[in-house]
Amino acid sequence: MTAPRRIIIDTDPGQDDAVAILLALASPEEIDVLGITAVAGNVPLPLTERNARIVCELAGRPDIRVFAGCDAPLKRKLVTAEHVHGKTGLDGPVLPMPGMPLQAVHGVDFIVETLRAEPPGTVTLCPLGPLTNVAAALTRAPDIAGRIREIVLMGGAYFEVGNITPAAEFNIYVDPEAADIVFKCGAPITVMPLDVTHQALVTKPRNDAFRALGTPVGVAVAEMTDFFERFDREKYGSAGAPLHDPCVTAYLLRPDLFAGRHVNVEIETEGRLTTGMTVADWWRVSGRAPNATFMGRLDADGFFELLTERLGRL
Ligand SMILES: [Ca+2]
Repeated sequence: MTAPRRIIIDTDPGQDDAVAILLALASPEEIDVLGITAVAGNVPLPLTERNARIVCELAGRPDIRVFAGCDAPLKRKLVTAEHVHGKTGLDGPVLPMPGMPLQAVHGVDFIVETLRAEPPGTVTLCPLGPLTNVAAALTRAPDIAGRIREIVLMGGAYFEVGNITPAAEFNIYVDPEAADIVFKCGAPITVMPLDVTHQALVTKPRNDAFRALGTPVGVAVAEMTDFFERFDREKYGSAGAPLHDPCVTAYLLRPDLFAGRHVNVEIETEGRLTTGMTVADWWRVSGRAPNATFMGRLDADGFFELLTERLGRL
């Protein structure tokens, strides 16, 4: 039995972030959550850090350390997504306000200090929101790039193109300068773009399976996806809500559920129409060096089997 993989979750909860965190906390044999850093994204920072603590308590893990990071993108005004996630970011279930404290240390400092303190190549970063915190850490402490085991992130799109603009996915669009820094940092990067997360659809039978767990976690996840799916049904006419961020934690547990290509991915930061686009060289036509594994396929049934089984452990 190998030691659990040590990770930092960087997040802007967000119902799908919540499910990603729950999946990690439900899997202590494989995943050791060193800490959770909140970033402004789906909703402003005071809500994302609070939501992260709400989710830890829902999982029965008030011992997890939660840090507040950056409250705005590096160079731009914050764009939020209440139209998807509701006013609180976690609309759907009624969950108690958290009793566990927010850590005093800034999230960016926590990322830097952890990567410097732990042996090189042992800490994985799991960004689930705009990449502001990770980019700020890399800018402040360029030495940490070589110490990162892997960055597994949700963001971007290629064949599915954009969800916040015709060309850009939300996380990258909110802070394209940050994404540019991260994609150029040299650490191994695995990307869960909309191409793959739009295959992780919570159909009615899948949502019924969450609810049938009969636990507070199962019911809360069912209620979150009930809320979350209204947006996607209306926008895409899809069969249910895509669980974007849980693809990141599922990948840590079962990489065999995913398939993609190691290609060059560059971020458009100056586009007239395409700012925030992840220009993925899927067909390898640019001659630019590959810097990321860009996922394209998901075994959705296997993903939901894993997710439901693990959530049932909480
Ligand atoms: Ca997110």
